[in-house]
Amino acid sequence: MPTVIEQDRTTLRGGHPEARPRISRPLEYTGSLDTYQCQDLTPVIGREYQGLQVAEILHSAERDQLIQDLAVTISTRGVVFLRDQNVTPQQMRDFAERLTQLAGCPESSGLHVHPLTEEGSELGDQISVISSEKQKKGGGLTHQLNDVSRLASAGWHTDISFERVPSDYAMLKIHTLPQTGGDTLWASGYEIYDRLSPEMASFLEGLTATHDASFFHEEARRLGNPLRRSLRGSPLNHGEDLKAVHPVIRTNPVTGWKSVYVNKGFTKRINGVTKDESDVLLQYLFNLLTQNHDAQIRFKWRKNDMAIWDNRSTWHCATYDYAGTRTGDRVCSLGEAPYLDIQSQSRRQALSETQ
Ligand SMILES: O=C(O)CCC(=O)C(=O)O
Ligand SMILES: [Fe+2]
Repeated sequence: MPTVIEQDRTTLRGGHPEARPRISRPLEYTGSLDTYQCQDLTPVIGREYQGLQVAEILHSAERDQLIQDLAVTISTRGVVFLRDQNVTPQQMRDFAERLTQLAGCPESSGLHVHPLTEEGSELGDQISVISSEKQKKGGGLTHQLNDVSRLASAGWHTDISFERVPSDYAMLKIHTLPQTGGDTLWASGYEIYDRLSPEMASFLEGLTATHDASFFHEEARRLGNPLRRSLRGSPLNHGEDLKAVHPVIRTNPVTGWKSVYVNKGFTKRINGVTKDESDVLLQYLFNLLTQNHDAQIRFKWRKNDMAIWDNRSTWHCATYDYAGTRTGDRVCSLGEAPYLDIQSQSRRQALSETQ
């Protein structure tokens, strides 16, 4: 378990005293995963491992070292892909819990319960079923993509950033796939930060943004489920006001690197500037993310493949280009309340110093 060390608060912006990470310096990779074959899928984001089964790691004698090294790898590479996983939803939950704890999540953070999760759902509150059938019933993004926008890029988001304590990691296993289509894309928030001029970066470092998922009220009505108002994985996440204010640039405590943290799905407003200025700034940041395919990875799923990503420093976007059924299980853990350590480095800066 990582040791608890008080952060030097003078360099920190944002955060919440009840939801601080339990690590005060980045975690180091110890090499325990080196026995597995792996391949980096692009220079900046994504790694695929061969032969790694999360269920086996969960029962291994070196479990904690392997899982902590995997956390460091996910946070460094943004997303990892594990092919053909033989794992139950319960094992996914156990793994996600260990992953977030070993990565230093606050004591008060557990697995997220999504506000749209049905009460008494078969797989338990902490598993979200990602389902094309549910999408059709609820409308959701497919509806948005057909009726409101014809841009597939409208779907870029980072999970649950409307919560005061949002997600550190998410795991998704897709077990039912259409014959073709249904790819998912991820993009690197570290890389987008690195594409800002130093002047723009330091301007944005002084700002916060409001993330708002009020549209889930309408979605809950359409699905016919009441919205979950009780605790959603943290004492700070509750009630029906699905809004939070977070720094525009945040530090990932596991790598110590800065990332842009606004997204098309939930971020409505940059605070402290006029609405017009906010619209221009957000549009520019969204353009950097959606128009830089060299900051993205597009993953083609096969049956039972799993992706685990760091929601603090990546965005993702599903592709609704298929007619058949596509279903999977997702677990999402909660990390710290987002903060910016103004002394932290960018990814490129940190990597150039180690070379
Ligand atoms: O269906 C997908 O590919 C991604 C869905 C998603 O956004 C998630 O699991 O958080
Ligand atoms: Fe998502």
